[in-house]
Amino acid sequence: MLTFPKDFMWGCATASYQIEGSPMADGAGDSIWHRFSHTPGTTHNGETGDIAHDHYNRYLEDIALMKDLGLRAYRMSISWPRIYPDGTGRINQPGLDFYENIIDALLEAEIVPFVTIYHWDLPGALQDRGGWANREIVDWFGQYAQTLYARFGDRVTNWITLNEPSVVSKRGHLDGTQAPGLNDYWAALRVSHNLMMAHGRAVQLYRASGGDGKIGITVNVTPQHTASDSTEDVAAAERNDAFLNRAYLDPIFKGSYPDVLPAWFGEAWPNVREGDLDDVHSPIDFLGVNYYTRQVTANKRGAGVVDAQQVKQTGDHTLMGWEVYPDGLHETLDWVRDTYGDIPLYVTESGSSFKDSFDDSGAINDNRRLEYLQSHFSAAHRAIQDGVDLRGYFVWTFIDNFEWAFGYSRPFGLVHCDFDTQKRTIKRSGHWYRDVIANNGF
Ligand code: IFM
Repeated sequence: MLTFPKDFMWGCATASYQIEGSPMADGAGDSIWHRFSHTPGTTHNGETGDIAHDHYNRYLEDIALMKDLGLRAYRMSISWPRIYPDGTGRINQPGLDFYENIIDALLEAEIVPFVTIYHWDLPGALQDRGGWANREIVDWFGQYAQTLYARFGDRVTNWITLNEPSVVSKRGHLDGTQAPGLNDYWAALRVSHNLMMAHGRAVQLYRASGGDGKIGITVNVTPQHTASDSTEDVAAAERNDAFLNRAYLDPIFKGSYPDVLPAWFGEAWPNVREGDLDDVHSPIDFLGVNYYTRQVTANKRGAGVVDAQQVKQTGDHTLMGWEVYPDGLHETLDWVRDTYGDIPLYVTESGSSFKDSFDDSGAINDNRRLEYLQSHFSAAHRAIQDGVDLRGYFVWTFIDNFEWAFGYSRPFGLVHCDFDTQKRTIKRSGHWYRDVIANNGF
């Protein structure tokens, strides 16, 4: 029996555009994801978040299901264009009301809300003004965050500024596989810095608001292993580590960028102004770590922007093509503590996509997903035994949803959704998770 610390926050995570549907309802503006998914050729089968699992209309049913699973916490995100249809300026009250209803229903169900302020659905109107590549976004984001603190600060005590800034930069602006779909090397590097600045601003504004809750950020950490002991491969893995992981964690915790990055990118590296890094370095209360897999990296000229190539490993992989590697979670949690200090940590996402099917009795026996969870919970437990201050674990994800460019082809949920009927069915992994929560271990 592995027992977790008392009051461990067992939860699930989701994101607004992936679950809500009705993206333009009640005065909302369009988001970059609405635009992107409606652009032919961008998503699997042209799928969009127009309906998703209709959480917009069925949130009460979903929260009842969360209560049934025994969740202690729920990580959700707020859609910026529901609050600011034009990105800045005019506030759309029905947007705030929608999230207030969700937050109140969660509290009523005794589920602690963890609110992510930005999980990728930027107002389209801001993209028209340069989006994340425009440094003015630091002010825009600050205004939006302040509005949320003012309305929900009395009830929400756990805030996450951004979800996975590296993905916003890399997928959204470098390889263009996600919204806004740009291939702009120079912009991508500026986007990274502006994201960090916006994060720092939101933290400072939260302190200034007098909020007595906690605020942090969620960073996806992918440990880098080397394909061989050669000096070249070791250097490639270090570069990739700096580019994907430390480009975000170092400025937050150390107030500096890894030296290897400006050296590598040269003139393309953004102009970091005096004082910028002090702002980014504003103290946070916790770090959210998203962990899915590791990478085994080799040096290869022209592979990505840092000459780093992934070497596929034998062994189990999920539908995303990601290696199942639970030890990487243990390693990551220990590494974060050893490198950045003993800050409270949450696993704010971890989970797996596998094909699901109903058996004759109408059940989904998703044993591979269950095993994935079990092995990763064990890895997290090992980190706790090492003294890591891990406070909670949010499974990705509550219910099958819109997996970005993969549309609905990558189910990650503990709950299955029939997208024709909107019927929800708890999978075997969900039933198992309910027992884990009830026993605070397994
Ligand atoms: O679905 C995403 C989520 O939005 C961010 N983290 C990774 C998940 C799985 O790809």
